[in-house]
Amino acid sequence: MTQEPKRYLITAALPYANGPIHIGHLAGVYVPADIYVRYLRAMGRDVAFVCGSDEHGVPVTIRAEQEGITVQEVVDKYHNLFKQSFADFGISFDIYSRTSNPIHHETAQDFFKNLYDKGLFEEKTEEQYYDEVKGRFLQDRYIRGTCPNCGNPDAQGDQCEKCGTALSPNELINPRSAYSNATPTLRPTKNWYLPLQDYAEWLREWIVEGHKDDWKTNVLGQCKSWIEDGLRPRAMTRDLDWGIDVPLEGLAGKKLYVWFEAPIGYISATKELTPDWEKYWKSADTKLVHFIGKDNIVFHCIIFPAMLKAYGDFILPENVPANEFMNLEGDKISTSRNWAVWLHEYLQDFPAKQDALRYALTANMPETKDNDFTWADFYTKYNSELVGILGNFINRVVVLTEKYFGGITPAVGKLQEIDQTLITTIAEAPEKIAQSLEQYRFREALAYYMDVARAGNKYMQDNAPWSLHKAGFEENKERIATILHISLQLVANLAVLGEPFLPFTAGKIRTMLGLPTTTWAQGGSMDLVKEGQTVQNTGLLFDKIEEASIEAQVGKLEATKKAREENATENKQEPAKEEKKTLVPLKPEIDYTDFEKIDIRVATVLTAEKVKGADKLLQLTLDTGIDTRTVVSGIALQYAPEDLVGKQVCLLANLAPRKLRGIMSQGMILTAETPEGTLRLIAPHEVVTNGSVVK
Ligand code: B3M
Ligand code: ZN
Repeated sequence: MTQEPKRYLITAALPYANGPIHIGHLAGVYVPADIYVRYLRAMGRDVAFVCGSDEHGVPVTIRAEQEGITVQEVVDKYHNLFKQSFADFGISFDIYSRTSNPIHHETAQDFFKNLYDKGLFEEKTEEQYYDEVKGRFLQDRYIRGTCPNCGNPDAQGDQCEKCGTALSPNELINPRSAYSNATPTLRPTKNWYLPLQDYAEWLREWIVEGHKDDWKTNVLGQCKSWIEDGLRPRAMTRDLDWGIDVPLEGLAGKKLYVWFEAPIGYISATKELTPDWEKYWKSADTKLVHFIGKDNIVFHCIIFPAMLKAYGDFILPENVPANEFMNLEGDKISTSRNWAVWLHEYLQDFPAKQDALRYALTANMPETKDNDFTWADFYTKYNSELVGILGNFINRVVVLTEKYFGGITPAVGKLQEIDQTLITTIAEAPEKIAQSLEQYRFREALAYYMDVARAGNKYMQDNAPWSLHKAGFEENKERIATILHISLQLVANLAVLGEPFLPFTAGKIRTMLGLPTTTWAQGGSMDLVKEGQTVQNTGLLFDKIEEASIEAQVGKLEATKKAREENATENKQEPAKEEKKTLVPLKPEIDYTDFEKIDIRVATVLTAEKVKGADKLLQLTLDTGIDTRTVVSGIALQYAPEDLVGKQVCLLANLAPRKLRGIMSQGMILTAETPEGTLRLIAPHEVVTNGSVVK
């Protein structure tokens, strides 16, 4: 879409109502979506921002069993908690619905019926795994087993989380029930399948051709590999007792597959929001954007679009800017292992500090790779950036205006070059920030925003109105007035441009300056605060966070870790099947002379491509500083070729060449293999000359 869309429909993934919301959810989905929406609204665009709780599917039923309450109680509990948490953090949905609403059941059933009546499902009776102990059929994450691709002993029936391969239950080696651990039996059951292969060519054209330039590489990469692997029919019904009934006669006990109906939840929520919902879903001048985490890519980019296409007359997403994951203190966030920062707990520990968290999560947003949230980083960012840059500048301006002019905005006098430079910086900021936001580059947008505050600090420092005041207020009054007048305009601009990122702070600044609301178009203006307007000193924008409260958070996590370790030792006799992360034992001692034989060099990746017919292999060309050479590396499951070009790697350069899949590999790229079996590239911290020796 080259023309500006008439309206926007922005969706954020419907969280499973099976556990509270944590910072990973916020960083991956809800904060970026909210920033984008707040920006669009400030631009005066017509936006519908929809979300709701995903109350079906297996995760909620498992949670009910764990908590010993009914499934209904589980979904009610988490739905209410989510709603509260989102509201508390200023995630400004136009509607936060839930998939248990009757309107959603009707909408989802109508959708199924439409496809069914058109004969678009394949009806198949197949033998499926059945848990005799629990009396249930086993699908998706209910059936576990060893991944045929990577050997992960805990792969799910629909996907191996470790290597990302899409699976069907019958591909699992040594299948077992996730409910009871029992070895399942096979029983015939009838289900309705969406023949995804029929949409493969269309999907390829739409995504791989049509969106190759505007979708994120991580998203394109996953879509391509699904399409290249060959799409297969996917069952859209399930044998379950919790969910939406399949709308066909005589089918008690069959429900709609949760990934069939949950995305339809976006439609139901829009219907609930406005009777005029069709203009958001069926009109080509609406831009639909799905904000999701990377584990939801296939459902939003392949399956749901195929469904929409099959139904007809719905628009398709213009973009699906999925994020990678946010880890916590170096470890994957996990509800079951209680390794998370829960939103409701955060606000108890840091009351009214929503923006502090929004800031830290945006500055570190996992846009192109997994990132890590640490309390130390949170603390530093708060102190040196929010307090040190933004808060410091604004407080200074407000305090000086109060001190020198009784809190009344002074007049602007003759401008000097230094003023003009700042005015230009301010004038250019809205467009610069907007461009990053339009491209879903939220970290960059926030960095540009902070640059504006930085420019303000520098302006203050360079002009030092306090020195002028000391030298004589009367003779310097006009200059001091000008400096503060310009600074106040900058403060106002920080409210305008900060609204998407730091809505609570922007609101406080507006109160200080007596600006009721702002629009993006006001950004860049030097006339936001009028001469004579009262400026209220309402106190520090960011008050101190005590070091002790950070230590308390770290302590909390350490306690969790300790409890986990103690548990592990207690259960040692019975090794945990779930998660066995053993480190490789140390090898026997060597001499330095042994080590000296190894020649490791830093090299830059010039080209990278997948090796045909080998899932795990990439063929790379490297500039080693000494020569240009080809190396085959088994990192294809972890790295997309396009992400590697231009990156530096470490190369074992004097390893004897060997042929891999017919390609002569001249050396080996170094990686760290985590206990979970994931490979991470090793690279120098800073860019160094190619050919530099690693020792
Ligand atoms: N509930 C998965 C999740 O919470 C799923 C998203 C549905 S979006 C339609 O990650
Ligand atoms: Zn695997």
